[in-house]
This record gives sequence, structure tokens and C-alpha cells, in this order.
Amino acid sequence: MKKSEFPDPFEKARLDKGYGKMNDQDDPVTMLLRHKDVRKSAHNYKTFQSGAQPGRIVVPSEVNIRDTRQIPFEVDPPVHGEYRAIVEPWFKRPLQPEYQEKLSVQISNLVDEIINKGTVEVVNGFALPLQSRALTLLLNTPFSEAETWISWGTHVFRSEGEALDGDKANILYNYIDEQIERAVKEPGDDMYSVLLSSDFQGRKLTKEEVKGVMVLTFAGGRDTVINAVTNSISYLAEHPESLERFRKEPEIIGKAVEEFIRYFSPLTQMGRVVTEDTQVCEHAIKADSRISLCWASANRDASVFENPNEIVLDRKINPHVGFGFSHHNCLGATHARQILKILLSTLAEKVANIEIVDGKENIEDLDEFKRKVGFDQINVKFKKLT
Ligand code: EMZ
Repeated sequence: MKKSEFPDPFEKARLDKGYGKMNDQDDPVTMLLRHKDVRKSAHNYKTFQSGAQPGRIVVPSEVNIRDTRQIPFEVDPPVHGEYRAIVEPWFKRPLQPEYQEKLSVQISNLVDEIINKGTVEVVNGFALPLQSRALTLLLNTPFSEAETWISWGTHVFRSEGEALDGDKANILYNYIDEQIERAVKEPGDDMYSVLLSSDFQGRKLTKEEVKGVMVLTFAGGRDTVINAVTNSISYLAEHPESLERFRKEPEIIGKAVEEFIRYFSPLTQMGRVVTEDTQVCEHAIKADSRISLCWASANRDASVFENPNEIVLDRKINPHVGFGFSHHNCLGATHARQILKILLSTLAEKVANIEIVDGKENIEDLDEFKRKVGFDQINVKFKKLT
């Protein structure tokens, strides 16, 4: 199997019954696997809620490592919409040309560095610094903060060989608390300060609410962006003609980004807590149990996508759910899309080809299903375009 091939472990279950089951810390999850059911249930926030106990809609569940409610992620409509309206303009800044120019400089510098290095381990030596540096733009904080975030590793709640890591999570919480205190004392134009001065229901956001938005911003776009970047590079390595194509037809880069998100689905699934006895795919689900919306499976549903297991760089119709769907669609999507677009055009501009030396796959264990989601590490060589 090619390194950039990501098999679909859900196909049979999706066709046979439409759902799968996994245990997760004794709080089982019924996974919805079909595109149609995933979209329908994502839309139905009354029966399938996000505003449950903090951490419970995440799979693996984070109830044992945090009490801070992530905002707007763990809030249901209509209040969800009020929070969302506060943060949305800030998260749309990546559409501004000046923002894109800064991001472009960051990525260009990093690509120059790795071209000159010879062999590079992409996860830790490229994708992690790229994600962390880009985050300084999203937060509008000093570039030097990225060094601290890089030292935390690829996932802020997980460490190697451990699903959830309370000690590691505390490093993030303490850091965010300190930053909030700093912004209270010396307000500036960074994200903490902007949130602290935001109006919500006739008052300012509380520190705990600001923390909820910040934890989401750090955690939600971490391993997801890192996997999207790394996996895309593995594809370019094994399909050298694609770099050539981006040079000749730069107008397809936007479509290619969507296709990578569909195919790699960096976030496998997101949970919901069921509020009343109900049914999914003719299967009874009890109130207060968990379901999940399996984006990764929906994105390979052959009733929606022709040749779902192939990357078609300029796929014309691509209603993927890689960034979720409906009310809770990904807040960071604008930022993530810009990172990937600029990355693809920068690589096309500077790199002739990429060679994979070796790599170790990262396989998610979902009981019934084992899913390749990225790499623990992958060594590659970038050859300069002359
Ligand atoms: C949560 C989640 C958000 C969770 C859109 O996803 O991302 C996960 O990586 C975090 O662990 O806490 O933020």
C-alpha cells in the first residue's frame, strides 16, 4: 500500500447497517456512518445535543480531564448562535489580504528551511511548527509564543501511548489562565483581550467563557491541522505530477484543498448526547447515551462521491463534511483552508519533488474499526525546484 493511501475501514458497516459501535471508557458510542444520516443528525440539535457535560461529546471522552466548557463548541442553539456571532468575525480574518501575506511569509520561510535541511521529519519538524506559528496570527500574539506551543507536542490532551493526559492538559489550562490574567492587566489587540471586552447578553464575557473559547482554539485545530498538512505532503510525494499541475493550473488549488480534507478527514468523528429515546438506522438509542457523527465515513459514502477512495484534485461536486456540518461547522475552517492553500502554492513554487524515506502510521483504534489518520512520524526529502 502506498504511504499516502488512507483506507476506508467503515465501508462494510456503512453499507450493511449504517452504524458501528465502539466502547469508550465505558460510555459507548453508536457511530453514524452514512452521509445522509450524519448530516441529518448534525442538524437536529434538539435530539442530539452538544451542550452536555463538558468533554462528553469528544471521542475519546474528555470528561475526566476537563470541566471547562469549550465555547461555542459545547453549547446548543440558540445560545450557541450568540457566542458564535461574537467569535465569527475574528475567525474570518484569514480572508484579509494582509493576514494572508503574513501567513505566506511564514510558510515560505519554513519551506526554505526544510529544502535546505535534506531529510526532514514532517510531523514534528514541519507541520507542528507551521501550525504553531500560524496560530500566532490567528491569536494575534507575538511570534515567539510559537516556541512554547511547539514544546507541547502534537496534541495538547494526548501524549504518546496515552489516550488522555490530565497533566498535559493542565499545562494548557495554566498557560491560558496566565494569558487571560495578562490581558486583564494589559489589554492589547490579541484574541484574549478582544474576547474579554466582548459583549454577551448585556455583560462582558467572563474569564471562564474566554478560557472556553481559547481551549477550543488551541485543541481543535492542533492535531487536525498537523495531520492535514502531513498527509497532503505524503500525497504530493507519491504523486509528483500534482505539484506540476498546481504550477500549471493554480486555479484548482482551492478544490484540491477540499479534496484533501474530504479524503484525509483529519477529524474522524464528533459525538452528541441523545436527549430522548430515539432511533438511528432502525436501531434504538436510549436517552442520555452517545452517538457520533462519523465525518470520515460520510466522506467516503459512494452514494454521494464518485470513486470515493480516490483523490480527484479538481473534484467538481464535493459536499464533504470534513469540517463538520450545520450549526457547529468548524470555526477554524477559514484559517485551516488558508494554511493549506498557501502551503500547496508555496510547495508548487519551490519544490521539484518530494521523496518519502520512511514513516510510521498513526492508527486510531475505534474497536470495530482501525483507522489510519496520519503519521506518528514520516521522514522526507524536499528537492528544490530550479
Ligand atoms: C475539542 C475538539 C474540537 C477537543 C473540533 O474539535 O478537538 C479535539 O482535538 C480536542 O481534544 O477538546 O477541542
